[in-house]
Amino acid sequence: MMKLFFSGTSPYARIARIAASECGITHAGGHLASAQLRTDDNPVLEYNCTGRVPTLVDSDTVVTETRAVCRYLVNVGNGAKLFDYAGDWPAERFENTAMSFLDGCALWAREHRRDKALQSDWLQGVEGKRAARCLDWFEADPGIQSGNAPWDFAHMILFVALDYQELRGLIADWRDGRPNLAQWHTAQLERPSVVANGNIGDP
Ligand SMILES: N[C@@H](CCC(=O)N[C@@H](CS)C(=O)NCC(=O)O)C(=O)O
Repeated sequence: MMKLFFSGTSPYARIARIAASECGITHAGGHLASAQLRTDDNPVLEYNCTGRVPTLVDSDTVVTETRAVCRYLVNVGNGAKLFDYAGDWPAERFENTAMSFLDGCALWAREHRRDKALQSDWLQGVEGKRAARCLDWFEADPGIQSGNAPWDFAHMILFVALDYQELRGLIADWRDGRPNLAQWHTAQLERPSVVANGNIGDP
């Protein structure tokens, strides 16, 4: 069976876990403790020199990086189309903006969790402003405004990023003034693939 390495709160790996569910793919044996990702005995290092999750191992095939992992899942999956927007540049832009938003939140969260005395106010200020700009941009997106956005890779990133920044307590009032985004986020919480792949603890 396919092995998808993940930690219980990794947002990137959560996107892959949700995508695996949508593609009807079962995987086993890849749940790691978060702390293990940064130690020399990290099992991912056997397959991926970056040691990061998600990393997917399917027999002799190793796939790294969230986007590639999800593309692989789509290729071997049940026909679910999570990337049905190749060449649709507004949709590609949405995906890239969502990933950049998540990258910023991940960096900010890492800083936010350090000892208070070591935290950089400058870095947190830069990431806080970036996040606020991105949230406003998503709020104005036609698909988010209408509630008819497709449930594809791009929107999985946005959903997981919103959930992740909330989990880490980054933007306490992110719903204020962004009713469309807040409503869209709440609606996604009902999806079976989201319910089945929530943030979980260590194994
Ligand atoms: N660019 C990567 C980012 C993945 C990533 O940063 N994963 C984090 C967990 S959220 C990780 O493995 N961190 C371990 C570390 O930084 O050593 C992707 O798209 O998959």
